[in-house]
Amino acid sequence: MKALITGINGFVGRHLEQYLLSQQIDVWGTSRKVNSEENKSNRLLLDFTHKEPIVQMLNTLKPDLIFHLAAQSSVAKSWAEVPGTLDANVTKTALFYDAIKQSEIAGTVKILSIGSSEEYGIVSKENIPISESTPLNPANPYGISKVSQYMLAKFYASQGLHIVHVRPFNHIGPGQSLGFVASDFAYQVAKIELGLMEPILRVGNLSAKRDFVDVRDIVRAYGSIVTSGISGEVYNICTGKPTEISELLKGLVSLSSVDIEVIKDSSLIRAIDIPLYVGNNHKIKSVIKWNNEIVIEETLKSVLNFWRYQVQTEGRVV
Ligand code: A2R
Ligand code: GDD
Repeated sequence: MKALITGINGFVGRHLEQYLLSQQIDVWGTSRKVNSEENKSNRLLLDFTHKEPIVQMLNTLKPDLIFHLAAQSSVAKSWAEVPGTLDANVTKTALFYDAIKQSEIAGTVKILSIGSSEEYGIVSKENIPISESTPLNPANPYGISKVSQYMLAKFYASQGLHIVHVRPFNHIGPGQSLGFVASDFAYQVAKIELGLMEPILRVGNLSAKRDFVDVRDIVRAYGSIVTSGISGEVYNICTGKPTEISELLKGLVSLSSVDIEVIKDSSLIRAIDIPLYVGNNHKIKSVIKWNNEIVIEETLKSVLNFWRYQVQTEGRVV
């Protein structure tokens, strides 16, 4: 079995690669910059700008599975980069699916399309916890791009490609870049511990609640639903339990022995921030054997340890 991961060098891509390799799957991945320092022979240089090189690559590689992860993945960034977000997530996805449709693997390959809980956007109380039939009402450019990706998945599925769409809720874990809440907080704690920063932790909105899933649990779900899911269908990936951002902060700070003052930074507050995301995971659980196994305390420990290591070894700066 051979898998192709687009955006393999991203946060989720690296975890998915490890998981698929552990399942004895041959893994290949695309990136816009192939870094020879990493010495990884399974990386393919690919930008989603021209169809022909993609068709050629697919005809040569002939993957059985495709995980289409490449995207502009930040909600916060999407406010400032609306055309760029739509280009990365929608236009390039359409080009990619067109290339797959034109390739020799069109009739056999199974594709996973990565959406987001942000597709639901502003949700009325009676629709909590959010199931797949909850109306889509995105409230930011990222959410709009992911709804469009869902529409594309359905369209190309109707054209004969096998595409399953997933809506993962907030995934966190070691390796996530700055700009996402757990990394932003853990990075500051790690720097304060080393005395590289004054003991003041800057935060945005602490009252939002999110359904956090460890990335290692998410990639297990991806590995199963890509083959077991029905083409054209959509599946939530979530725990069903909300955590307030203030709790996540408390959890991270409690893992450290240093005294930390927390202050609100108005530049981190978004124009619209959905107050509560919590999902219903019955549909995916009716199709695959999956449970979130890693508790949030464990996840936070590994996120903080990741940033402690980064700060110590690379002396990263904010
Ligand atoms: O090409 P690289 O190696 O820089 O990979 C980035 C790729 N990417 C893009 N590829 C083509 N055109 C673009 N305009 C573009 N922008 C980014 O996608 C990047 O490493 C990768 C995504 O990695 P992360 O930003 O770390 O996202 P993460 O958390 O791994 O998310 C994976 C998927 C995305 O579809 C998210 O929207 C969803 O899960 O949450
Ligand atoms: N990033 C960030 N940094 N967020 C903060 C901070 C901070 O310092 N302080 C508070 N927050 C709040 C945000 O306002 C938001 O309510 C919540 O923490 C989570 O923010 P992010 O971690 O940036 O994630 P997101 O919810 O916007 O998007 C993530 O989850 C989606 C699924 O729901 C991303 O991983 C998306 O790619 C993913 O689709």
